[in-house]
Amino acid sequence: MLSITNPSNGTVIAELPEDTHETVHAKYKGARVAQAAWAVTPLRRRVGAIERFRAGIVQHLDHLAAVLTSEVGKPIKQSRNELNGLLGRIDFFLAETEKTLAPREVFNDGGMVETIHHEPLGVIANISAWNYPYFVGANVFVPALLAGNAVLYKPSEYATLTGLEIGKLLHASGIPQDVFAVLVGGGRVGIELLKEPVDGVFFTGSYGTGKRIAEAVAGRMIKLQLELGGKDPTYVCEDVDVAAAAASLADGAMYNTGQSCCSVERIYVHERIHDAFVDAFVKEVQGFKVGEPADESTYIGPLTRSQQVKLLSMHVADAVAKGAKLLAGGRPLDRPGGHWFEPTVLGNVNHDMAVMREESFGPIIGIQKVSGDDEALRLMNDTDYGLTAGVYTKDALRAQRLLSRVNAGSVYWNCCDRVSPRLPWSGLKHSGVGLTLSTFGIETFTRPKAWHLRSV
Ligand code: TXE
Repeated sequence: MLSITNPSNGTVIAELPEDTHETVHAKYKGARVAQAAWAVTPLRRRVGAIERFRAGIVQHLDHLAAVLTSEVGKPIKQSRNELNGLLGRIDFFLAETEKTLAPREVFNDGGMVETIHHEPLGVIANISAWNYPYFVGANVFVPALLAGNAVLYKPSEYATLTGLEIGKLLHASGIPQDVFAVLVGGGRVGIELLKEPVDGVFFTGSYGTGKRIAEAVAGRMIKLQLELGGKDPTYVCEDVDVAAAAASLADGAMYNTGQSCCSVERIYVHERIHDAFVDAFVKEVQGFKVGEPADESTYIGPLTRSQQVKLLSMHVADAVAKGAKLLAGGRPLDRPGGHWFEPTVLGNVNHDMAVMREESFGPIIGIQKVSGDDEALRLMNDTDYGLTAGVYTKDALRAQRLLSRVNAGSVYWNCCDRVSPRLPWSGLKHSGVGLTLSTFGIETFTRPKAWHLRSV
């Protein structure tokens, strides 16, 4: 049985039977059969089902937000934000799929006609994460379903109730039971799913697990996409409005209790404004309300996973032992049964410290003084990851120059911790392989078929 607990106080909120080798195989077989019919269902009908899914999200938004908050500990306002943000993503896919996947004539000399058609991959495995289960899940299953694929969806074991709510809504909207099947369980069920002869694997999660998944499917000629972690840096130039930059970056570092793959995880500040920026940043963080996630006024809730508390304590101890200054927080919060950590700011950090190298995935940030652009750029690129990176400055050319030389899938000027459905979401190195979102993130669930037509 899978125990679902509330990370705020450790109470068990549900006990669910986990999928087994047999049930995973049965769901695969059902998906394989159902996908053939789904692929030839007119696109208009597939679009209609996703439109009804969107309407269901709107209709049940408060209930869905409450379920999400209860099992991952996301502050209730942020749960509603995620669900409202999902609507814009669905709208993008609804607006763009038909023209992105329409057959295209690319050559015609009267004798030879060349066209490109998009065909669905077939049955895909989607193994997902818990920190933004609606965003991270829908980035895959909405375009995949619209393109005519069947989806075997395994939500994270930390967001299973949400995964089941998604399945219920999709089925009520007209997506056939076998075309979208939810698998319940943790890594072991993920491993069982990868044994099935699927046509594509789309994973979101940590680098370590992504590497294991890549090894598990090695040698199989199928599409593999890995959306992994990040250690996202931001450089603050000396010409900024210090208070505004500090407020923006404190939010970028601590929103969703810092559990966002694209949250700001490292900040480099020009020496001329470093002390003023650190003061403003610490003031912002000390103003964040830590509290029960179901409370409307809460900004920082519990960590979703208990093991993160130990990791954050290790990051603080390691940094302080190597000369960092603890400017705010730094300790677990003692709330019975829950996994809580104080919003933490470390100053005088350097790249010998784990907190500047390893993904913290919590409400903690290191701030390092730099002498100027060259040092900032060197430090920003000194990482195993490459998800996002940002620069705060009034000077557009300076931002352009820096961001064109930083190694990341997404770059930000005077903003951070932001994902747009119109832009490809991708990472380099340990941040992953492949992409979701944008029209590329629709095509990725299809394979192009090239037609060479000679009329005789
Ligand atoms: O990951 P895990 P989590 C990253 C984020 C952080 C991590 C947190 O940076 O590092 O995800 O998510 C299943 N074979 N991103 O803790 O543990 C497991 O059951 C098959 C980046 O969930 O890697 C879960 O469903 N499956 C992202 C899923 O893998 C296995 C945005 C992820 O688990 C498995 C969000 C195995 N051997 C989070 N072991 C981005 N870049 O957009 C576990 N699983």
